[in-house]
Amino acid sequence: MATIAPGVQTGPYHAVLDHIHPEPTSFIRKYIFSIDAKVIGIQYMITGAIFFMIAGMLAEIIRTQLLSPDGAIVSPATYNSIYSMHGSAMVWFVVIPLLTGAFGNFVMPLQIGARDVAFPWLNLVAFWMFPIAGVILFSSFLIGAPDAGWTEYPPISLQGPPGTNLWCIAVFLIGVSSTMTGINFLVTIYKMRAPGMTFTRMPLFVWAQFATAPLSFIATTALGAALAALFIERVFNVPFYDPHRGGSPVLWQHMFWFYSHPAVYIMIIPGFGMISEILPTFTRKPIFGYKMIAFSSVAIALLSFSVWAHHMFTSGMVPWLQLPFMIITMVIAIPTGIKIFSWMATLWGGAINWKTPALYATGFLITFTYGGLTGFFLAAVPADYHEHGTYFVVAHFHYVLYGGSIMSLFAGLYYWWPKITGRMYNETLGQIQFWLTFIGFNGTFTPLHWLGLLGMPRRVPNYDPSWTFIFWNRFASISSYVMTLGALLLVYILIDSLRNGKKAGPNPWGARTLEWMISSPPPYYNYKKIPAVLAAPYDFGNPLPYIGLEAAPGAVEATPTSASHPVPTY
Ligand code: HEM
Ligand SMILES: [Cu+2]
Repeated sequence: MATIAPGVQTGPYHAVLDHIHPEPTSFIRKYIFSIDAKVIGIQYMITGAIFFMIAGMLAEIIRTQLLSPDGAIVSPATYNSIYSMHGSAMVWFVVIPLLTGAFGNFVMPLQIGARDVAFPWLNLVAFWMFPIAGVILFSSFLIGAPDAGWTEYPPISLQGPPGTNLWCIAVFLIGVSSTMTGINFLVTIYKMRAPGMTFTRMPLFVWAQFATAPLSFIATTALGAALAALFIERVFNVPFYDPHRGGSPVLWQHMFWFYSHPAVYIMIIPGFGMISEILPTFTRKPIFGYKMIAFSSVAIALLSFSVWAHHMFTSGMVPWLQLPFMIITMVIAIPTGIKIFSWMATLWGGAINWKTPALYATGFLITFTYGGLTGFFLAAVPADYHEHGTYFVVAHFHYVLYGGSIMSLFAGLYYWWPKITGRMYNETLGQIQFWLTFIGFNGTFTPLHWLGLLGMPRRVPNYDPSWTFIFWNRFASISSYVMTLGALLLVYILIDSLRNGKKAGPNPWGARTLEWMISSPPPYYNYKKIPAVLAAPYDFGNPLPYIGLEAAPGAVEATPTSASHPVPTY
């Protein structure tokens, strides 16, 4: 019979806070059909990692095809399916589930001092939709995978292979899953914060999940409707997008991008939150501009709903309508810039402890800012006319999605790995893995900017056999092999850590947020007693802002509040 561990405080504290569910005893309930957000978070991590490997392999087929101008690794038709599936998988089955489902589930409830999310069963259902939808997506290769890009624009997607129907179902399902998670996280953060944890005392990763949640359940509705219409038109021949029968292909573009632009922020705001956690911990300084960073996440989320048509400047839109979309797109750079300057100010004068999470956080700052700047070039209508549909666009979104999302995911993984597993990883190998990734990544995508400006179109299996195109495509492909070597080394590092890693203890980094106050890994009930929170968590140098906390031995002592850790001031 499942019981509640001795000494764990339950009622009459506060019903919502208790939210305790007895520890499961059977293997199935503990590890397969678990309602524990920590276990569900780890399930998302494993599933997302597997899909990352598959989507990464597809990327390497693309790069190998592009090693030479007349590459014939795959046929043109297969090439179309490969980049379509690579893009679809990376967006919906890797980055979004890892940043929200995986780290959101494991870290967010711990950071707000809760014992779980608001709706554990909904959480279980939302998770299981993920691997099922993934299997449906990849099984489309068996019957002819979609070939009209991850954007699947009609009318070409109306003529697409049968697997396009499975693509519709898979993406629809993952959309439902992410909607459920969004609602779950919003209610959890709103209702289940520890006593005293007011909004301006919440950790910044929690703020990031709070700002992202509404994007997941509002924007996704547009995608769901568009997908349903595409599926119905393909299967039941009811015209929505076919221009010959009164439909409109541009309708798809509006609905697809009304979702997909906010979706790019679902893919980056939680990553921003990770960087905001890591920088103060490794500089031993209070974060610069706590409130501005918190509110800028919300500002970015709100503005993200008003720029979708910047993806459609060349779709025949009336010129006067391009202007507001161009201007608002540029305005989003302001709240993003506030974050970047605040992070740089936090780094400035810090006693930086250059461990792998700090390396990735700083690397992120470089590559994401780079990606953000090229976004500016794309937002300018006249420049976009030239850049649209070229490798400049491919370079831009890989700088924000790999240079931003994936780099922040790696930073978060190295930061919270000791908490998730109770084990340290090999720091030297971690740093080597960072440099392989950082150098490989920049080598893979930097040349694509000028190849695009020179006119190299995206989504083509062959290209102009001139020296410039051959040299830089080869340079990019070989660099991508270095990046893949980095990814394989990461797998080795994590397995090695699970097998031979040093015990981590509760707080190996000397951090101050709540999750570092309990054991690593945390007990299933998270907190024996729910602590009260007196201040925001990043004021290094000040005593920890918690009362009534039953901290794990060594957790508090690890935080720099003593003379041994002088905290630089601004
Ligand atoms: C792992 C390293 C990666 C490499 C080497 C890589 C390489 C590429 C290349 C060369 C293309 C262009 C194909 C073409 O237009 O013909 C592409 C497309 C794309 N990639 Fe990646 N990529 C990688 C990671 C990622 C990540 C992390 C994301 C994140 C979401 C991503 C999202 C996309 C998307 C959305 C497309 C557009 C597909 C389309 O045109 O429909 N990629 N990738
Ligand atoms: Cu956009």
